[in-house]
Amino acid sequence: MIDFEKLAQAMGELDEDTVVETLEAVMAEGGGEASKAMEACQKGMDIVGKLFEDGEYFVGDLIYAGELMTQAVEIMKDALASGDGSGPKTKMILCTVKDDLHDIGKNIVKAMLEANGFEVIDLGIDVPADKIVDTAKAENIKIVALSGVLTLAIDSMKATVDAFKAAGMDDVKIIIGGAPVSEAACKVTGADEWAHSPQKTIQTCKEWAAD
Ligand code: B12
Repeated sequence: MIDFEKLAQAMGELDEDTVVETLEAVMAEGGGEASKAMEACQKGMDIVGKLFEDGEYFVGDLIYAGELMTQAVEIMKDALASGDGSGPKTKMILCTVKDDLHDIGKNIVKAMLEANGFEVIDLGIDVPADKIVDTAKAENIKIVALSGVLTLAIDSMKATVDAFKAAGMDDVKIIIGGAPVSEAACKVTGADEWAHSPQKTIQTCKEWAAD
């Protein structure tokens, strides 16, 4: 029996041994509970964020938390990205928006999109709107996914949607995701869709690819 509450706590306490042992146990059992384990790890990251806000953790702890989360994703990636790869093979863009350097969530979304047959052009982190527009133009991309974890990422997402409008590229569909994204943020930015879970992203992109 995997104790997911203990896993979340261990992640929050940056207890690498317990996190790694627990995730290896999840994989040894076939990886069926990898999504649940990922949710627990994210809960642990919320604990880290809270301790940082309270002044108990410092930037060094955030960096270590980022490394531990990357290690967690690495251990579980085969089980998380368990699509059948038979998707529509549509090319799309994914990146973290300008001024935001967080990429762990983006990388999870990327792995899952690729496992579902998408060809993902990953522009990386801190990507300005004009670079995204230029790439979409050059590669004839019709689907763009924007990631952001900072509150100010919403401004960069809006700037990106505005840049597509200004370029007259209204046929490009844009989905936004990441912790601060919500229905309200979606309205503010003018994006076509929003999601927290990679599963909803895949479903939406598949629908758009079929249009
Ligand atoms: C690790 C971490 C870092 C690492 C990042 C390492 C890396 N390679 O990404 C480092 C140390 C670099 C970092 C830096 C900073 N951080 Co930081 N960080 C975190 C932390 C602890 C975890 C983030 C994370 O990886 N979560 C796990 C992933 C898996 O979750 P996720 O990104 O949300 O992704 C999931 C979903 O959102 C979704 N998703 C993600 N992207 C997309 C995209 C699409 C299209 C879709 C549909 C879905 C989707 O799918 C993912 C899987 O389910 C958070 C706390 C928290 N609760 O998240 C703070 C946090 C985000 N950081 C914060 C801050 C303040 C900072 C710094 C300003 C600190 C500083 N003083 O320097 C800098 C900012 C640097 C910058 N300009 O970006 C604040 C942000 C506050 C705010 N509201 O704006 C947080 C919330 C901590 C806090 N509570 O104060 N950070």
